[in-house]
Amino acid sequence: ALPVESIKSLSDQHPKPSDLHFQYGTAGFRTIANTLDSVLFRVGIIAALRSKRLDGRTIGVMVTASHNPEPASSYDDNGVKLVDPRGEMLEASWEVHATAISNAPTSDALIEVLQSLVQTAKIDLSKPANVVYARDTRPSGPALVAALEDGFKAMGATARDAGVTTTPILHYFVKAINTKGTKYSYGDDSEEGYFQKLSNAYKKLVAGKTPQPPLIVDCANGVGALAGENLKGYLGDALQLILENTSTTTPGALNNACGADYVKTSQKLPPSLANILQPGQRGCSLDGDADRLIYFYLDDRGVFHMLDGDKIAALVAAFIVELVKVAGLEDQIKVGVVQTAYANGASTKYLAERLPVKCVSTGVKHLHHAAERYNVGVYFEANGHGTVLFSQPTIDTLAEYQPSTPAQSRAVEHLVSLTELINQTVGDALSDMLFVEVVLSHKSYNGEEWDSLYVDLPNRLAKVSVPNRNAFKTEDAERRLVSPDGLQSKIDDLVNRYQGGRSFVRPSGTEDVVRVYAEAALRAQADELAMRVAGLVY
Ligand code: 16G
Ligand code: ZN
Repeated sequence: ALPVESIKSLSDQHPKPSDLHFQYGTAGFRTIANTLDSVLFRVGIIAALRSKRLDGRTIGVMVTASHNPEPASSYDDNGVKLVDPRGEMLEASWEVHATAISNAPTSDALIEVLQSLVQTAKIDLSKPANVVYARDTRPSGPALVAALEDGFKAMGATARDAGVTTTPILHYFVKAINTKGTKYSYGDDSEEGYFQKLSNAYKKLVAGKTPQPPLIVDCANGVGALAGENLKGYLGDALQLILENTSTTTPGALNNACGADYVKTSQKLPPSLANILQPGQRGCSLDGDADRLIYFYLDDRGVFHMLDGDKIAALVAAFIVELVKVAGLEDQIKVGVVQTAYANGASTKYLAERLPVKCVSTGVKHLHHAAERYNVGVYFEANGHGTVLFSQPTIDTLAEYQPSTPAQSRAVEHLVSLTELINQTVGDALSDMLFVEVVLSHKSYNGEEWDSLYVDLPNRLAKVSVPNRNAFKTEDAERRLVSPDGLQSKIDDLVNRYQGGRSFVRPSGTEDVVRVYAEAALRAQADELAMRVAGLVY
């Protein structure tokens, strides 16, 4: 039976604020840190129940607010999300359970919701509960983790503290723990295991190549600085990383005028790198939990150029397609790409000329699931979150394949090393960064040559505050509105007046706003189209 007494007494120490409604969304629970205490306690319980439901397999819990800023005030954000046993996002039906549990107004109401979940989800409470958890560097983290631990305690779960680490490393742990000792072991379930796996694969992939010039890494003053320092040690001379924005203990520094989200949204170099990045040199930015990556460089005239998730997708997808071809596995291994509506039209065109491309709704779970339908599925969001998934049959095919020429044999070895280099559980800035470096070194590309694969269409993103964003409903992977009535045809009329015009409107899943995206052949036109569509929405 449910340990009602221990849940109740601990729940009384983590009361739910009566005036707040919580929602498990695309980023888990995310809101102002000092309102999240009861949520974290309850997430501890949910994780334990989810583990019991899955026969004691280990569930992950990550405490982070990713790229959100951390102002030194009471309004700083934090968040929490659950990771399923294969290292993937929580199953959608449990997002609904998590929302219901987080909103039970009292401890008694909480017990009732939990009892009914145990019934409907057929949870065998006699099964063990295993959890692994971690947090990013936010100052609000320790108190929230303490509340989470009370939730584990209430349920008698066995919980392993992975300390302060990146979101993708936590996902890696979950998969490594759940595959330990099996034929499909994902790696040793330790940080050493993770860094060893990545750095060994990297070294194999660049063996014999001229070492790349040093890479500047903007760590967003977050946990990526700690992981980056570690990675540096494992890479040795194979790749020289110069870590910047590593002030993980300076209040308010996290994601402030630096990091992947800053670079992507402002399309600017972080001011802190102004005297560091030299013309011609490559740099990249991680976000606050190191699951997003954006590259950039300065051209000879010192002008800033950004290489976002779309450019990364173009670079790496074309590379994989080439390797598969050289290996002689074209007929057996189908490579495909998944994007969202935010992908630059020029990237979609470039990719579609080379391989199948699918567009899905925003959010990692949609991209991940669509990518699983290919033998090798590449997915990247324009914001820099993405990875590559190799299906198990494909991994088996690579292992069993008998190449007939040295070139085929090398290509197959590279593909196998890529399956080890790439964190296949979730987007991983450090793993993706090594992947990009591999391709650049194989192609002998500098930033400018990579950038010239295609030319981005000018684009503009705007956000509009509206009385009720839920009034905006979309279809066709969020590219068209079905409500409010008549709005889509007005947008169509506007779009038709702009050369190369494209625009769409969707409600944000993480902020109380509606987002407007527009692109067009010319900068001024993209800006104007975005403004006029925003005018229609308002
Ligand atoms: C979340 C999503 C991210 C998406 C973003 C969109 C995950 C893990 N993260 O951060 O993929 O791009 O939301 O935010 O799914 P929006 O709905 O506010 O535009
Ligand atoms: Zn992130």
